[in-house]
Amino acid sequence: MANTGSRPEASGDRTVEIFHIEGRRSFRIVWLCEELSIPYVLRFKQGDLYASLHGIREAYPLMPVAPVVRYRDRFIVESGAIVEILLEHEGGGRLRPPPDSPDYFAHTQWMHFAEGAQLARMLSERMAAVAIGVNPDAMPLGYRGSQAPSAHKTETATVANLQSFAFTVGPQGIFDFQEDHLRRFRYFGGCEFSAADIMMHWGIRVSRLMSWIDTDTYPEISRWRKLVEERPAFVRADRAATPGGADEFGQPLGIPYPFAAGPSSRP
Ligand SMILES: N[C@@H](CCC(=O)N[C@@H](CS)C(=O)NCC(=O)O)C(=O)O
Repeated sequence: MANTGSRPEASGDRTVEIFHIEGRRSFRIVWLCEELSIPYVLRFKQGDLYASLHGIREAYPLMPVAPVVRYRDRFIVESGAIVEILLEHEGGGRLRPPPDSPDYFAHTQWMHFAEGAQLARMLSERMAAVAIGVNPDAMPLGYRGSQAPSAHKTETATVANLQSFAFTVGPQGIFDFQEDHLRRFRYFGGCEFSAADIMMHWGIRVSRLMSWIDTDTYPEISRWRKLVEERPAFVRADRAATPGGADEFGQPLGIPYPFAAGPSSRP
């Protein structure tokens, strides 16, 4: 696969080889490497999501997802695990508050929340909607949502299926929870920016595409997003990870989305 990363190929044990797809979770690792000045090389085919995925399949056929990294001669998957390993080996105490810090609980919670609840629930709602053949916008907002199940747009046959989602935490509940935290803290990491902010960012950036949640309606999430996207390391990572430019969702410019994109917000 072509190496189209913006950095020259580095050498030595510390280099992280990142198997990447533009607009995908592998961005988190690029951003972390930029924050911590960890040498990295990017493996992907610019402008071709499927060729990039194919390259990952060739490199690591057992679990061909983005990100896969090769670090210290080992392949690693799971962005949260990769972040933890790099913090431990390369962080020197940065971007992770120590256990006795007041920020430790928040940092640890959001490090896990990003994949454990945020994206799992965003994705499951989207996939359920696709599976039962309804517009994702017609899915109930979930237990924490402020509205009753919105069955009005669905056919009778699917309404019963939809009701069960009304008693689970849906994407709106996820975003309400995030907003509540950011009302009290500057960052997901607490008072200071941490790796938890890197983990949480991707799901928020794609929220309108994936779950049709418009974060413009969440003032604190919008405030936080602007703050972290102004970081020089974020800007460098964005340039390296999407060399042809990215839209507001971090998706590479000029490439059609491989899935149906939603409207700007729920009704
Ligand atoms: N929990 C994993 C998720 C990895 C993942 O599913 N990545 C997506 C791209 S964002 C992917 O490779 N999808 C292709 C597939 O699922 O086959 C992580 O955080 O690394």
